[in-house]
Amino acid sequence: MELAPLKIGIACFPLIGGSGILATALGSELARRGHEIYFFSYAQPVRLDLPREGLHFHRVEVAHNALFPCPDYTLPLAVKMAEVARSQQLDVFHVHYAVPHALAACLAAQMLGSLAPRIVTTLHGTDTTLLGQDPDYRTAIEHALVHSDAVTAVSESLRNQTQEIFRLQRQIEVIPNFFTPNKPRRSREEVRRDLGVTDEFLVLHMSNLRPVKRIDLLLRTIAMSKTRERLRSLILAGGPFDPYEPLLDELGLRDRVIVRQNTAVVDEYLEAADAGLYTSEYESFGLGILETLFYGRPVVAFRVGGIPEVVGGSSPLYPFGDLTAMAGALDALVKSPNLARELGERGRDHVVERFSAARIIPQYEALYHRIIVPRPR
Ligand code: GMT
Repeated sequence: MELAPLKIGIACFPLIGGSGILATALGSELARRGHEIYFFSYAQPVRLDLPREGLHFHRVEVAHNALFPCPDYTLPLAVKMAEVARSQQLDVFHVHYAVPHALAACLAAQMLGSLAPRIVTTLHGTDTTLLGQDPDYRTAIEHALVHSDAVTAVSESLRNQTQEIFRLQRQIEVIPNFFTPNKPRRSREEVRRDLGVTDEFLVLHMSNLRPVKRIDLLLRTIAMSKTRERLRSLILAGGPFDPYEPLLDELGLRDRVIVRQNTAVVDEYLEAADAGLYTSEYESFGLGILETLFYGRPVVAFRVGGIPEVVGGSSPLYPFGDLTAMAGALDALVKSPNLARELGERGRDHVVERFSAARIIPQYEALYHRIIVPRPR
C-alpha cells in the first residue's frame, strides 16, 4: 500500500560523526521518496547536499546572550523546532542523539500543545551508554525517552544496553543504520597516486578519533604487523590527530601512516583502499565499518558492542585488546589478495542484504505512520 508523504523535522549534529551522517542520509532518502524534510542544526550537516527538492535546512543560532554565563543551544533549538512545526504543520520530529535533541523536541511539543508533531528518538550510542550513566544527564534523558512516541536504537546491542541502564517500561525498536554508496569522483588509481601509494596494501580507518576509537591501539597494531613494510595506513580523521603524533614517532610509523582531515565524502577513499582497520573499545554500530564493507573491503576489528551485528560473520573479529590477533589478521590479508577479496565479497553480500536503504527506510516510514495523527491538509 502506498503511504502518504509526510513532513518530518530532523534534529542532528552537523559534524563528522555517525549520528549526524546517518540522519542526513535518512533525510535525503526520505526526500527522494517524496517526503518533505526539515533539518535543524547549528550548521549545515557535512553530507547535506543542498539545494534539493524536498530538503530544507533551518540553522539554529547558539545563544550568546550577555545575561547568561554560558552559551545555550537547547532553548533556541526547541524554539526553532516549534516555529517550523507550527508554520509547516510537521507530522514528526525525528531526533538523532538524545542530548539535547530529544529534550528540545519534548519542549517544542509542550509549546505546541495539540498541534505537536509526534516524536521519534533514535539512540546512537554514547547518548545512553555514557551520558545515560552521568548523574547530571540521566534523569533528563530518561524523561525524553519516556515522552517520545517511539524510541529506536541502531543495534540490538545498544537496545540491550539502554534497557540495562534505564530499565524503561517501554519498547525500544531496533532499526539498524544503512548506507548508500555514491559514485566516487576520482578513480582508484588517481586517489592512490595522490596519496603516494604504489602497490602497497592500503588499510583505511575513518572516525572522529575520539578516545573510544583507540587510535593508540590502531597504531600499535600496524607497528606489530610483520608485513608493515608492505602496507600503508590511511586515516580519515574527523577530529584532531595531534595527540597521536608522539606515538607515531615512537613506533617509527611516520612513513607508513597518511592522515587526511575532515573528509566528508569518503567513497573515493573506500574505493582506493584494500581493507579497513577499526580498534574501537566500543561501537554501538560502527558506521565506518558498514561503509567499508559496502565497498567489498574486509575489516579487521574487535568483537565489541554492535560490531558483530554489522560484520555478521563475514570477517573474523577479535577479543578487545588482542593486538597480536589483529596484527596477524592484517598480515593474512596483505599476504593473500584472494583471502582479502573473498572476505570483502562476503561482507558486501551481507551488508547489501541487511543494511541497504531499500531495506531500512520502509521500517522508518512504517514507524512514522504507526504513530502519527493524520492531519487535514
Ligand atoms: O562514535 C562516535 O564518536 C560518534 C557517534 C555519533 O553519535 O555520532 O557514533 C555513534 O553513532 C553511530 C551512528 O549510529 C554509530 O555507528 C557509532 O558506533 C556510535 N558510536 C559509539 O557508540 C561510540
